[in-house]
Amino acid sequence: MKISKLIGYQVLDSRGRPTVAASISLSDGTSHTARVPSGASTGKHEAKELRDLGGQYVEKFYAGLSVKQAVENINQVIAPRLVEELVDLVAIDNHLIELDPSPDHAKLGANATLAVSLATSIAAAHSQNRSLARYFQPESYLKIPMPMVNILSGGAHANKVMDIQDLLIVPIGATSFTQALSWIVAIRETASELGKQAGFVSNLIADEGGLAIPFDSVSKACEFVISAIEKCGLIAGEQVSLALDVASTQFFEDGKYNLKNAKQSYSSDQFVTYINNLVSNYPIVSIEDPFAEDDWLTWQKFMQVAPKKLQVLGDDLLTTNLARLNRAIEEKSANSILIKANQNGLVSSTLNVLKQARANNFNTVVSARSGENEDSWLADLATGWAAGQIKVGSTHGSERNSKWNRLLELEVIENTKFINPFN
Ligand code: 2PG
Ligand code: MG
Repeated sequence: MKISKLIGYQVLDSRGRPTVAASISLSDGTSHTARVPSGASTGKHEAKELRDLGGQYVEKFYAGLSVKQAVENINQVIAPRLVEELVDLVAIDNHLIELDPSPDHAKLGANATLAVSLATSIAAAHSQNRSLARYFQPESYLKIPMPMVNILSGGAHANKVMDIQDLLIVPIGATSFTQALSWIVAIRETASELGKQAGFVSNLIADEGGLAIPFDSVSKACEFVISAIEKCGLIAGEQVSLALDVASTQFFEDGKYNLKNAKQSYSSDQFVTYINNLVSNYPIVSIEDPFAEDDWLTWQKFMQVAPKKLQVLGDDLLTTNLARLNRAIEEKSANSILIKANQNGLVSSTLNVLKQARANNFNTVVSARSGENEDSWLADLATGWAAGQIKVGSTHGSERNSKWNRLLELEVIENTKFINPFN
């Protein structure tokens, strides 16, 4: 089937900021749309998201965040090249690379290339009469990923009320996704109640739907979430474990890890000890970005002393970038990678990063961004790619729940197995 039309346009994300949408029409008269997400704690090495600030397209009322240039790139540069082409993901991604050979997609904008690449994959799945998950995994059962879900937020997602960005839970004892989600919702709501009882204004919902409660130490935050788990009659560490996204690049200044709420400052070596103490004192199964995006040596040192089973997860460190992943494999800097399509800019090369990670025994966690939208393609990608884990934020906000709901749907309508990478 051929692409008959491609249109880019500006829409809003969950933070009320502009983002790029692309709609592809096919020769059978159907059309297929994708909208791209956007981060707040964005890594320096991510593909380039084009925003209009300082450019000729800037729109007065969007504080410089409009994406008209990226939209124009779709309509004026990409569309003329792709119309009449066969809707084939790898071929279309190759056209996009030819149009913009820069490794970070700086010319067209990664928000433009990803919108087109995603819309292509959705249209291509349709042309084969398959769902997006089944487009990537046509045979056998689908693997439903283990969710990693935000309960408490700080850092760039919640006005820095906590030093670390996210305290999440992983329902390692659940035997189905449906059961996992029911535990998570109970814990999320119980945490909200406990927060109110403790006098916090816990209706302060952070960017990803988690609770923005001002804990001045990570230990207090861990204990709080453990108490919510236990209040639900679940066993912390056996049925539900903790995960942290430290997002430490955000507070790494002049070679020091500065925890402002805790009023502590650590050298890299001291921070290795600090992190190691946290993971030995609490039932933490996964730790994301414990060290800054270019503090490679410290990641390596931590890997040498960290518990073997701990998931050491690179987000800002690896930015879904093959070269950075290869370095981490070589230097043993981490053992797991966060996979975010908009850090990379193309669907097919995002998948290549995931495959390279898996081939080297890295755990793979497909992840949403803090600025999201109603699309649910992420759930299909995580499932079709057999990622093992998925991170979407909390269970509040339809931009989060559209992904959870799609996984619930897949578990009901498809032949599936629920994956537990922590067994
Ligand atoms: C992260 C993501 C999602 P952001 O750091 O992992 O939580 O945040 O999209 O702001 O980079
Ligand atoms: Mg992160």
